[in-house]
Amino acid sequence: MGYRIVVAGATGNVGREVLAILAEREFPADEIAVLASARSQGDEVDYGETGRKLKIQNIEHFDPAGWDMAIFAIGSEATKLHAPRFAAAGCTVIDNSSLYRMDPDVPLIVPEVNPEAIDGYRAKNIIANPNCSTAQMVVALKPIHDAARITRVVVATYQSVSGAGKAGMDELFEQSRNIFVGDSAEPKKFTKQIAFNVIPHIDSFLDDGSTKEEWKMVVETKKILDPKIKVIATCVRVPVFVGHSEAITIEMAEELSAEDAQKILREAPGVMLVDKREDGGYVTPVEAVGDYATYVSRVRDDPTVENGLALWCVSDNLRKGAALNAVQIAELLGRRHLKKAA
Ligand code: 2RA
Repeated sequence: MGYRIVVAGATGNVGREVLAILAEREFPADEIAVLASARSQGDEVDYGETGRKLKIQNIEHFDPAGWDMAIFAIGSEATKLHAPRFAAAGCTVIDNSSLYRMDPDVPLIVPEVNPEAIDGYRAKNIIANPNCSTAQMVVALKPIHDAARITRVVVATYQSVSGAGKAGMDELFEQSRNIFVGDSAEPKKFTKQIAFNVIPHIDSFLDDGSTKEEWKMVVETKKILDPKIKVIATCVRVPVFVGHSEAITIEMAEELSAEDAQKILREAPGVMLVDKREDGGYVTPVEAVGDYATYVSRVRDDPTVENGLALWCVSDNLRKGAALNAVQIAELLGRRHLKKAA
């Protein structure tokens, strides 16, 4: 027997990736419901590359009673409207929005990092998925933290436009084309031109001069990995369609050489170490797209601090950063709490 699983937000970038990954991983689903807003009702979406089509239902009219779990990729406003009623009906919500991430009664889960934290999900019957830029970073940091206790992290991100949804991808494409043909490159989705440019601003500004995206990386890393770790982030939008990259420098309580860090990372869950000190001996976003892995390259000692390391981290932000992590949470929930008779 399998699960009755719902995918809400089935027409968006993340929702489509969730369906693709459920199919790729042959998630044990007896039934799959795909939900979106009224305007998509009746449309069909692919269940990955299985050839199977799923007909979209209007989330407003959907009754979650009797369904085991629902992966939400519908944004905070719609999640606020629908997650409580799904949870109250006994359908566990795995939410991609930022709405519940810092709720003390909602576990924030990266299965390779803090799987045991999922055991607290019954408090609200909701489980939160972290921000994409946080997810890949904590996968890379976890093995190093276990070995040498990280005390401080400084990270600069190079975030692809797909993090801003289809509109972000469309803007990069159209702006790049328009610049070539001499047409307007007037920004619409982003605050400034993104084509052939970088923008040090993601989400809204906070009073201390950081952005909400940077705040997410700080507080989510503390909740998932260790509240004592000091984190500062600079989150930058770059003209890449899919794949977030991060330049990370780490200070540790104990010594750990780059060589020993490489050995540990090579064996770490969810990590793919690609690290040769030669042309091409590192990963770039175009190579990470479509993969499950959190890639780590350029591991080296940081001689400017005591017990310092520097590294480069790349992952598909629609997969490990969102859809894959959500599906892995669904698998973890099934294994630990919703066992089905064979
Ligand atoms: C972004 N992490 O990249 C945010 C939300 N997906 O825009």
